[in-house]
Amino acid sequence: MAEFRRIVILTGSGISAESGISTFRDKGGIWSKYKVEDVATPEGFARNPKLVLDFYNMRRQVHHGVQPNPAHLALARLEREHTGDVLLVTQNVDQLHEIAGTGQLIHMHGEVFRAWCMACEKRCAWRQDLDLETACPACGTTGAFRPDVVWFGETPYQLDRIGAALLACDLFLSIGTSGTVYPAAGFVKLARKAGAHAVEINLEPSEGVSFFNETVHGFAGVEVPRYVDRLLRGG
Ligand code: BJW
Repeated sequence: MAEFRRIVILTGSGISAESGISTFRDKGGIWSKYKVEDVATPEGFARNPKLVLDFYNMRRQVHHGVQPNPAHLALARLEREHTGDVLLVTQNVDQLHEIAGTGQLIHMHGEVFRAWCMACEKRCAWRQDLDLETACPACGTTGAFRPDVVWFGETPYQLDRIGAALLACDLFLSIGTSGTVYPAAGFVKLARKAGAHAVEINLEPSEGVSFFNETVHGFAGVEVPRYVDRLLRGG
């Protein structure tokens, strides 16, 4: 494993499950309680903004005070101790990777503790509840201030930077994601095209399991530290 110089890691909600944050598609997950088209599309927001703002107010509440688990900490250690490049791309809107100490991090689906104004495009940190009367701190418009998360039909963040990193990487790790949501679900194919070794660490085989060279099925909190140990030992 010592030969890997450029590592790209993709994480999904499964890595935060052991920190107490729900996944989306597991039994009892978020999409078993809410309709995706109502709370995670621009059309849903246009139809019923209060429902969407309340959903994200609830999500923000859940995220207050949660702590990274051994999987987040192991990935931060990998970035610290590996002598090559490590880029972590997360689909998660939580802050657990940065709290764990990861620096090279892209939140491709946005962040629950940020908001943006559709009127003036201002984006900023935001930890409080949002409602229909919340005014944009920059332009003062009400009714246009929304969570800075990426809904279905919207373009994820920093795809150019992610694409370039995938096409240059020699190791791709996919952790805690079902592989059902694009473009993230297609990253493994891009990395393989670049000749990278691709590894899946997930509780169960993902939709794209056949594209990986190596699969580890188990809890992220156990398997990620074990894998990182192996990687750093060069074994
Ligand atoms: C554990 C564990 C433990 C549990 N340890 N593991 C038809 C075909 C193909 C694509 C499309 C199509 N129709 C539409 C599309 C595109 C669409 C899409 O992919 N739809 C599919 C559903 C078909 N995608 C989009 O619209 C995206 N935008 C886009 O494509 O723009 C166009 C474009 C592309 C490229 C270039 C330029 C333009 C946007 C997608 C936005 C997704 N948004 C959400 C909400 C974000 C905000 C929020 O959090 O509320 O993102 S949806 C939700 O799904 C969230 C997640 O990030 C995302 C992925 O979910 P994730 O993380 O994989 O969670 P789960 O629950 O699915 O899986 C968890 C896994 O963990 C499971 O496998 C468990 O087993 C495992 N696990 N505990 C290890 N302890």
